[in-house]
Amino acid sequence: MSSILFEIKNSVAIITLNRPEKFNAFNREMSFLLQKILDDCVADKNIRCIYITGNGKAFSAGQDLSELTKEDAPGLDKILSEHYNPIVTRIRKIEKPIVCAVNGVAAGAGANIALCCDVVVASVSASFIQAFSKIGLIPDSGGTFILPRLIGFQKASALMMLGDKVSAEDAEKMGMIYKIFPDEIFAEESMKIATTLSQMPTKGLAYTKQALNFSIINSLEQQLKVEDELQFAAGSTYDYSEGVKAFLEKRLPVFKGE
Ligand code: LHQ
Repeated sequence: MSSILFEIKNSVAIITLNRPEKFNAFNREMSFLLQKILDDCVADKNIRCIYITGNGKAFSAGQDLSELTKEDAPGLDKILSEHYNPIVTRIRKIEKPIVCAVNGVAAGAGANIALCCDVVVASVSASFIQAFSKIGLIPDSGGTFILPRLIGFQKASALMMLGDKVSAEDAEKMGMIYKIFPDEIFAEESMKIATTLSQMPTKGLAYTKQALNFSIINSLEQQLKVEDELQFAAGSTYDYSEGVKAFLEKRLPVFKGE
């Protein structure tokens, strides 16, 4: 059985982390497979949204700790530079919206990979744990970058040091994630978000994502320049003309992602 399941439904690429007996913890093979699948999603023009979730009780418990003690175990530097950093970089760079549907506990790198996605939703019974401090590590997979920006420096600092389990409800309240859904309707509702995004102006969404990436480090002046450039690019797309035309003709737009 593959460590990640992959299917495409209505222009949505569905990526399911699939090591349920290990709470979908990442080993080397699974980390490389996720990178390859993300690359395939970039290459396939028919894919206009990516949806990442987990199989079973957990979203992902982060690094597979049992892999670390094996004789041929990769060192921590290799794990970051070859496993997690390339995943996080891809997620932020991919010019398509990425929905992360957190179906259960998300711990360590599992939490931080989830949090760097574009739209993060969770089932009510899910939770988020910066588990690193409990094993003497520092938060990685972009956690020290994104978490303070999502919830503020103090809350991020406390959660990273204490390693507290944050319920999905609290994560939503503190702005760590976008929304929560009751468990019974979570799969359906989270997929609705992905389907909606897959029918929207893909390039416009990609430019929005780029602008947000820049906004994290830019001054207002620099950011206004970024908006100028990206708005010009968005205004040159087919979907922009279709959006305006459809509005004036009082009909629903049909976007092509071009
Ligand atoms: C696991 C794991 C796991 C293997 C649950 N590995 N089996 C970067 C740089 C380099 C090296 C290190 O890592 C990193 C990035 C990181 O991600 S560091 C953080 C690594 N993750 C953790 O420290 C989390 C460890 N797991 C937990 O704290 C708990 O399992 C959580 C809170 C996720 C879930 O707790 P429970 O609901 O009580 O479930 P459980 O502990 O009973 O786990 C269920 C099964 O999954 C169990 O297997 P078993 O055969 O006993 O039923 C666990 O051994 C296995 N599992 N996490 N990371």
